[in-house]
Amino acid sequence: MLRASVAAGGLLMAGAAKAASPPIDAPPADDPWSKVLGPGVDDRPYGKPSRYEADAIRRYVPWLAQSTQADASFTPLQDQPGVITANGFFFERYHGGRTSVDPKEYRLMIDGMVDKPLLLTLDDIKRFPSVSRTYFLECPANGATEWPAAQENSLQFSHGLLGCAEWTGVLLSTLLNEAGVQKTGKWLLPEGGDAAHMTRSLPIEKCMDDCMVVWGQNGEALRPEQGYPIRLIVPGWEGNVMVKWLRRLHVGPGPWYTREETSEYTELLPSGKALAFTLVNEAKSVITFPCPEKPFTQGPGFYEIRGIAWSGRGKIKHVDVSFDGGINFTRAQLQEPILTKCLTRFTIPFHWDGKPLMLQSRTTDETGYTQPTIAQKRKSYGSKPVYFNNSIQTWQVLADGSVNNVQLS
Ligand SMILES: Nc1nc2c(c(=O)[nH]1)N[C@H]1C(S)=C(S)[C@@H](COP(=O)(O)O)O[C@H]1N2
Ligand SMILES: [Mo]
Repeated sequence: MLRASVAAGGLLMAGAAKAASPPIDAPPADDPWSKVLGPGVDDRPYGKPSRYEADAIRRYVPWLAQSTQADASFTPLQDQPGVITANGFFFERYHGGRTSVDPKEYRLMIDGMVDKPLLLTLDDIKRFPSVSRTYFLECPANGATEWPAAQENSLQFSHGLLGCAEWTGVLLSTLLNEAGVQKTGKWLLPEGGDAAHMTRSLPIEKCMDDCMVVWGQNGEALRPEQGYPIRLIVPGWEGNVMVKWLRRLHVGPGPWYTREETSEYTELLPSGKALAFTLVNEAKSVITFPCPEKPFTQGPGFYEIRGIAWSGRGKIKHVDVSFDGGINFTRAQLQEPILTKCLTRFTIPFHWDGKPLMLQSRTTDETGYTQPTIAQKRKSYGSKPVYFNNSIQTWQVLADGSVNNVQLS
């Protein structure tokens, strides 16, 4: 391993040596910041990023919605080093703005076709046996702008309706078993306490499987942006069903065909019919370095290509990377642990000769499903699709190292 890193170091230096650098015979001169004492531990009771990281922020597209209260901000995936999305980076999707809930006043009602309706305080919920699990959360509109053509020259805007966090809470099945779901109760209607009062229909089998009612996110309380104090996590399914500021779980015969299910979050098929319950995020991957925001800046030589892959149906089996627009593929290395319905990191070492590239990543999940091309997706989804764009992304790398979002026919 040492030998490998020395070899890579050698390659790196070959590129850097072109710039006149002084001979390496002494340590670097003292920097100005090492000549003064820094602030003490009383300076920042809640930490924040370095001021040199000011560019690593959520962003939104001003023309996308009429109001920022019914809009989305995007995760800066280009600045996310691993699989966990920092809470301050996590994309936001609001239908009625961000809600501020007083945890002392908070109540969760479980009613409908149950033996024992429940009205739980936050403390009540936290008394149940709990679990911590890491899952991705992707809005089905992720990549929507890219359906007709390559539009956003940006990883953040083409893929940033995505986040991944360690969630802590109680399994939904624990709460539902406490209430006692009756045989006639086939669906669950979770409802949010925001101005949108968002509701979605969920089949009871999924609710009893791996869904969670969570209060913890990456080592702290859930953020208000993500539904403080309580949200629903529905692993692998479209982000829209993961109701935030959760206030009610109604069990019934369902489904209810809520506003979300009859308008926004449906897919129009070529036949003119719409699918209300396409719920799983199929396997998808993207290269996060290089990307339009993070090009090759140091000329030819060694680079590690890096990316993320995920599937709503389980674990990632493998990721293949192409440098020539999908003609040839090379298997990438997956980083452990490979968790179900969770972002998985992949890397591939690469010696760039300075010639233009067409970079792609293509993942296959444990069910054997392989990520399709945009042309294949268009064929099966008709003329004006909006949701579930899980197609292979192409990054065009030019000789100057810059990177563009392109689509190959
Ligand atoms: N109560 C409520 N829950 C909600 C929403 C909302 O507007 N209100 N937006 C949904 C949508 S469309 C998505 S994609 C996810 C986004 O979760 P995030 O904002 O934590 O990223 O929350 C879902 N849950
Ligand atoms: Mo969404």
